[in-house]
Amino acid sequence: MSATNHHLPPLVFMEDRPTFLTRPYLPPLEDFLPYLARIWDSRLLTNGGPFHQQFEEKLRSYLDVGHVSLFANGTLALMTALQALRITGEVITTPYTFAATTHALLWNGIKPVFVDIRRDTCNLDEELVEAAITPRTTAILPVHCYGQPCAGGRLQQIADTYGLKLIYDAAHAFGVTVDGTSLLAQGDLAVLSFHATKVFNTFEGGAIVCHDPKLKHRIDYLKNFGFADEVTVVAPGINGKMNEFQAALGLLQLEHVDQAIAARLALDQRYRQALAGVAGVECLPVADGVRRNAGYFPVLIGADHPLSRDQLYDRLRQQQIHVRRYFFPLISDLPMYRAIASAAPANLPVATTIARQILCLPIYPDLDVQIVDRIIDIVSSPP
Ligand code: T4K
Repeated sequence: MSATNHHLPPLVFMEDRPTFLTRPYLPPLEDFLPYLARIWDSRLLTNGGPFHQQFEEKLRSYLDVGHVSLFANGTLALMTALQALRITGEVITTPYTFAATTHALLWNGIKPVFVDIRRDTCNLDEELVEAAITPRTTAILPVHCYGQPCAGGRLQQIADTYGLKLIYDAAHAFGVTVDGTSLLAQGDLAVLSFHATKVFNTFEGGAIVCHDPKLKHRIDYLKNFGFADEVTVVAPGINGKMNEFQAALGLLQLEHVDQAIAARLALDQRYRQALAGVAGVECLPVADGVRRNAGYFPVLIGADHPLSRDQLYDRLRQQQIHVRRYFFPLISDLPMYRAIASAAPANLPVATTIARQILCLPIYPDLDVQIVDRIIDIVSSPP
């Protein structure tokens, strides 16, 4: 008997839906069916199967980096990255990020030390890092926010001077290059997310990029409960493995990702041109030599806009445009962090201001330009 349909949720058609911040890119379903058939035939579902091996190598080559370890999601990859380098004590990080960055520290029993961000990139202000170092500091954990590169040279110099590890949360930085070199090659480790909402998705997924084959071995043991072989457990590992469904989808998605990024960049350009000069709307500057991925389209809503940021957020929602305030509230304002001394708003004036001004506008490869133009109209002269 064929599969019954009564378990399927009702279909919601695009025209009845609001415009969301993002809409995951998916390849044509018929192109994915042969991959599924292979999984059904082989019954190899996880634990480093053939698609996993193939995807890991193809991704490494696409990203042009030393080594890649695939993960079930970006958060497990972050938690494992900290374990892999045996990070303890205090870690200097940004308050302007998604909760996963800082939660990964707490899950490892590490104290986050918050340092303010730069207004131009929304990234950790490298010139404030040294003042936050204490004898307990073991690492710096910056985020390439919206895929905008951190000041990698300066951060590496500080890490080298003070003997600290440098781990990048590169969840937003898939495919970004600086002067032709992958941004992911910077630091000791870089962590990616392939969540549905990201530029490159495997439904859920993530990866750690590293440059040292011995470190890759340790990461791979750690994500598989610490098993080095059938009878040898070398560390108290976790289950962080990517499964065959995710890896197969990743392989297929790699064939489409350049096209998807190009479509995003075209919309990014359309927003930028139309919003340049609109009072109270500031786009983040584009740095020289950077191949961006246009994963997000953040704008800052200033005092000279007729509406406050939150009024504009509400106005857009009334028009069925679901924008987001990434990243508001600041992580340092969340209940589990606000008692930390460095979380005080007075220590984080730039991040505090930006969190009140930020609005991320919808951007995804098949977003209709007419909707983009409508969003531009509403933002430029709110109804
Ligand atoms: N580090 C950083 C800097 C991160 O930004 C993230 C994740 C991580 C680490 C952790 O990586 P993962 O463990 O997630 O791999 C979303 C995502 O869940 C999260 O992955 C992402 N950052 C964060 C910035 O955004 P929400 O709670 O805002 O997502 P949600 O469900 O509201 O989705 C946003 C919009 O996307 C919705 O309005 C509709 C659309 N959408 C979403 C999903 C999940 C779809 O159309 N289809 C979907 O399947 O956190």
